[in-house]
Amino acid sequence: MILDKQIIERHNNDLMGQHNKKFQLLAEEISGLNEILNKLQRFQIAIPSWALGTGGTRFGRFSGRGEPATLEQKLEDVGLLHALNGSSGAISLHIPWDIPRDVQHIKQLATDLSLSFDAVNSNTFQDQPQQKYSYKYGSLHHVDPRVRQQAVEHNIEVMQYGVELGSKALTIWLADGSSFPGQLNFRDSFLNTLSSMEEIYKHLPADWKLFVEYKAFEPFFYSTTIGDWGQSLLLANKLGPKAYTLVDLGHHLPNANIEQIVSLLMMEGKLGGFHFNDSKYADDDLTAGCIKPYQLFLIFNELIDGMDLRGIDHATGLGWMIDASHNMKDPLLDLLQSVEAIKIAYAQALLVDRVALRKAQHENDIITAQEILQGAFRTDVRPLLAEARYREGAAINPLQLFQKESLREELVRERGEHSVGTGL
Ligand code: LRH
Ligand code: MN
Ligand code: MN
Repeated sequence: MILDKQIIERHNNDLMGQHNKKFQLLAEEISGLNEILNKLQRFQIAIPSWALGTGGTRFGRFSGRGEPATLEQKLEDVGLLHALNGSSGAISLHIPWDIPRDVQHIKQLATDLSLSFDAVNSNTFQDQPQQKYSYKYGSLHHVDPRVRQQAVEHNIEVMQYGVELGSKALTIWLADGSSFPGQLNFRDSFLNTLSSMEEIYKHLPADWKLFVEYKAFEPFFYSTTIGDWGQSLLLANKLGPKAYTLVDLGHHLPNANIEQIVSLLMMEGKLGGFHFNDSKYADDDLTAGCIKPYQLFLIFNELIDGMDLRGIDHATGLGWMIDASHNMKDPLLDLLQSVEAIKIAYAQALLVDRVALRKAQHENDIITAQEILQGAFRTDVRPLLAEARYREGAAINPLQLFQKESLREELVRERGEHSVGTGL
């Protein structure tokens, strides 16, 4: 389903009076308004294919209605999001969940929907039907070189799909780890992972990046071979200049200071990208900003500080992606909420007076430093986001439009009540 432009125009006309009042009030207080709006218009957050269906827990999965069953339908869902918010112009595929059977057709569909292909993700955390060796005891870190080789070859194949589609990065997340003390030799596991990744890195196209994603625990509960940013950074440094650390917000131990991690990875020029989500307990994959919006803001505050210092373009310098998926809400509405929360944090962080903050830091003026940050955080920037969307030809209020136009019902009419998601 492609959203008719006229529906968006009608929606915008209906809301324009109300929107203008709020926008003008805020606009008066903001210096560099057009530059901020321009940055907001350009900022895109990729949507992972696996977030478009209802997620499950290890206890069960309650299917949603009219979920996308094919890669084409997943692209259409992201196209719909992008038409609504003007900020979701890329999709991230997971292989083999999303193997493109007809590459030309998929590329054409993406072009028609104004979408590009973000990082491709490999999967060595599940066994596939025709697979020779099992990943029960890991993949790239495995004690058996034949298993490692199989996992290396899978990653090379994933890159080949990515090249055909126009992706520019490979994300590797490994479930490799152990659940019991003594099960693994930590050093051997790390070195096996390194040599497997070196093999993959050799096949990385010249203009590609390799993202090394870390995660503290799950599915294993004693050790994870790439368990934290230190292990990821070690690998990225040893692999070379095209390898970077990828930060998934849900992959830390409770209360980790993620903004500090981000700051230092940027200092080292080794921050590659982000997976946004939120959590209360573990890798909960909840809607971005639904639990800890201040943390999200503080992360963006460091990101902007680091990107500006290194002259990195906010929109294109790093890989921005949502990695959230759960059991409760309509996935499309949920994704609209995540994108909104991420852009709110970004816009608020753009408001921080960096010169004044530096001055306060140099004078050990904690009160002023806190006032500067919280002043920005407590600004209601939603009219800025709405204005940026309007200027992009998207909807002033995407959530409202989705609900008012009963877009899910339309999808159900097209696809039927019961369709299949990835179930992760
Ligand atoms: C692992 C993870 C990783 C996977 C995705 C499905 O928890 O965050 O990025 O590829 O979930
Ligand atoms: Mn992730
Ligand atoms: Mn995760």
